[in-house]
Amino acid sequence: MHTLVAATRNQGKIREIKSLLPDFELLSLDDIGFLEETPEPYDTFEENAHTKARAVYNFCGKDVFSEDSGLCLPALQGAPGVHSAYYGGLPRSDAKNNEKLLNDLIGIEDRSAYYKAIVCLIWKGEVHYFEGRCYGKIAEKPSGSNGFGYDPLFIPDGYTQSFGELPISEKQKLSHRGNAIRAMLDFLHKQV
Ligand code: ITT
Repeated sequence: MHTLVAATRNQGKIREIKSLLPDFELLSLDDIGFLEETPEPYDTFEENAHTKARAVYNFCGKDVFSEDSGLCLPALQGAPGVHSAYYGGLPRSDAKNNEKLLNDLIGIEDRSAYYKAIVCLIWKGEVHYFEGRCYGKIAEKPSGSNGFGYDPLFIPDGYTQSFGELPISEKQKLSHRGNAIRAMLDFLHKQV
């Protein structure tokens, strides 16, 4: 079984990533003893994902991937975007983020949104990127407690329930993260 380091501290992401990559031995940042917080100062998902993966690769030299993701609303010029994790201010909190998003949308008719994920894989020292998206809209109020982050507000296209209400197995089939990780898997299956 090939070993890959998953360079994330987000427990919601870790749960989803584990079930998407059953054929790999996944090591967490704790498993490899990487304790630093990696800054995410950039305006693009690619640069932030690369910074996280690079820091961990420099630390351990193992094959590693990171994922930078966020929710983007055309009516808000792409916000929360790369700032999704701390949109409602610091210390970061999903509840504050969701509240700010709902406030920002008061009086705005277009509630369309998409999640975007960029996976950066450093494989045998070479950098590869994989992208996934998931389109939907923002509900009037939160519902459900599955998933994490903005999931109680995000209703994927073709559904009436939010990701907070849908089973995780359904989210995995549709989600930005699912799509990006499956693209990485296609690549990896050709390598190992
Ligand atoms: P790592 O950097 O350690 O991976 P993070 O939470 O800081 O964890 P990001 O910088 O990529 O990760 O921020 C992603 C944020 O976007 C996340 O905290 C949520 O607010 C939101 N988000 C991304 N994917 C999501 C999903 O599947 N469901 C709900 N919210 C999501």
